[in-house]
This record gives sequence, C-alpha cells and structure tokens, in this order.
Amino acid sequence: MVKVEKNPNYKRIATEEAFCPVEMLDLWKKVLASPDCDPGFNSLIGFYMSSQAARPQHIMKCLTDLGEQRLAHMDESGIDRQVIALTSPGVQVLDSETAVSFVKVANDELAEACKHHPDRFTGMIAIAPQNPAEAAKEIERATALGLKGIIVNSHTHGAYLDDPACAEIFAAAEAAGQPLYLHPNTPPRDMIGPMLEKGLDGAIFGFTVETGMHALRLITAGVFDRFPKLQVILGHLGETLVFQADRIDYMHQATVKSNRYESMKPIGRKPSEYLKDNFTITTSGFVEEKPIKYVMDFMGAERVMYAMDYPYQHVNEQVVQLDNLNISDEDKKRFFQTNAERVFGIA
Ligand code: 1DF
Ligand code: MN
Repeated sequence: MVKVEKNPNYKRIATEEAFCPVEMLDLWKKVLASPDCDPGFNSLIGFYMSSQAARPQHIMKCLTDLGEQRLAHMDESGIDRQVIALTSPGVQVLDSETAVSFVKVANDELAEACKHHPDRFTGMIAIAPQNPAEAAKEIERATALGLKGIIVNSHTHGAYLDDPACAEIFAAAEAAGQPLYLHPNTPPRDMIGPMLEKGLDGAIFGFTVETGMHALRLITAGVFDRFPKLQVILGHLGETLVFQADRIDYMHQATVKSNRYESMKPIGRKPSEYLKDNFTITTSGFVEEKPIKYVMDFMGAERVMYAMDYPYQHVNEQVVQLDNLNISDEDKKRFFQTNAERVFGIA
C-alpha cells in the first residue's frame, strides 16, 4: 500500500474506526458455542474468529491493538486521528447482565488508550441497550472519562431503539450533549434468511439495509419530535436513506393520510427534514465522487464526515482518492477535520 503524507491544509480525522478488547473475544466464543446462536452473529464473528484467510487475520490483529501497530497504520495512511468504537456487534449479542458489566471494561480500556494518545485517539462510549437505565448511567460515567459519542451497533437481539423503554438512552445522550453513532450489525434472525442464502448478510448489503431501516424507524416513530436535540451519526453515506429520501417522504405522507398502520402515526415534519437536521453522515468506505457530492449537497457540507472503517476497509489509496475530491478547499477541511471536531466535541 502507498504511504500517504500528512496534508498541510487539514487534519484527517477518521470517524468510524473499530477496536475489540481481547476479553470481548472470550465472551463471543461462548455465544458462538450456544446452540441457539444468532445466525448473523455466527456468519460474521464466527467467520472472523476462525478464518485463516489473509483479510480476516489482518482484521483480527488490528482490532485488538490500541497502541503502536494502530498508530503505525495511521501514520502510513496519513490519518491524524481515529474516532474509535467497540466493533459490531459488541455487547449487543450478550445477555443483559454480562453486557452491562462488560461495557464498563471496554469503556475503561478505550478511555485509558485515549489518555495515552490524546492527539491521536478519540473513543466512543459503548452501551448495553438491553438495560436502558444502566445505559443512561454509563453515558454519564463515560462522558466524565472523556469519551465522545455513543456507539450502538444497530439492533439488540432483534429489538430497536424506538422501543419506548429506550427513551432513557436518548434523554441521557441529549443531557450529556453526546451524538449517537448508529453503526451496522447483521440483520436479525427474522430478516436475514434470503440474504444469508446468497452471502449478502454482511457489510456488502445486509448491514446497510438493516441499519437504514433502524434509522428510519427512529424517524417514523417520532423519536426526534420527543428528542429534537438528539443527533445521530450514520455511516456508509447514510445507509441508503439519503438516496431514498424523496420516495420515503412521498410514501410516508401517503401512508399516514390513509391510516394504513396503527404503528405509523403523524409526525411533526417530513422524514427528510429530520435526516437533514438530526443526522450527520460519514463515508466509511465510500470513495466515488458522485454519490459523495450528492450527499454533501443534500445534507449540507457541515453534515458529512470522513471515515475509513479501519480495519475493515484499510486501503491507503482511498485516502488519496478522497483528498482529490472535486470540492472547495473549505468543504474539504470540513469533511476531513472540522465537522468531526464539532460533532464529537474534539478540542
Ligand atoms: C465488516 C464491516 C465488519 C464493518 C464490521 O464489524 C464492520 C466487514 C464486525 O467487512 O465484515 O463494522 N463495517 O462497518 O462496514
Ligand atoms: Mn464500521
């Protein structure tokens, strides 16, 4: 891979970067061994934890490192700072009690690494959505440790954050001024069948369908009417929603007007308006100019940020490709640096 030099005009902050404590792997092993193991988890993590192929081996080696190897990779890729989160699905496949206790371990470990490398690492807060009251407490505790942003790896045992019980999580995020990064997970058991059948359940497609739907559930359930200050970050150029927005707006008003679903009540604004005001989008692996410029135009240049998705898309050439995007110098600095500094509150 090419070595990417620092850019004199902006810092490069990568905003959807993953880590995994070794203790997490032990907990995952037990889940994989259980007879009713979630098929998506088995497909994804079962693969990464057993494959001898080069890519998964590289990924596993990178995930557990929060020190010299990660810093060396960042130097080679020209990345000034990583915003790091517990990799998917984190604690969300565990039982509630184990999940609640393990997020503290993961958050302490990440906060410690960030203290050692304050100018290179920013860490996000992992929570256990299984227990919203404890998740709210952890948001408060980990905010005090200096962590920035809250990572939720989409569904938790097939449950979604629009569940009224999760209001406590949104209230805590708003109170702490923390954005919530809604990151992909494999589709739950009820959704994954035809995707798994053809190998489409993971990052190739299943991730974005499931996560885009999760974000749309939050919008249509009225979460942003109840929590207007809540800010959500979506990766992968908006997990399809930006490209679907026009159609979603039309069909949403049509569906509400005809009283089709008890579960789809009127909301304050058009779905696309929440997308523009309550969301920030990251690229996480997208490098083609046309879709990126379309998303910048739709969201505004203040609401699109760079992400590499290390170590899953660890490709230095793509950093150069994004450096060469045909956008103004001001927008490029927003994209690589200042939007992330503002959204995550990086000093
Ligand atoms: C993959 C991609 C895996 C992403 C991830 O977590 C992940 C992958 C386990 O390529 O299998 O977060 N991703 O965000 O695109
Ligand atoms: Mn990712």
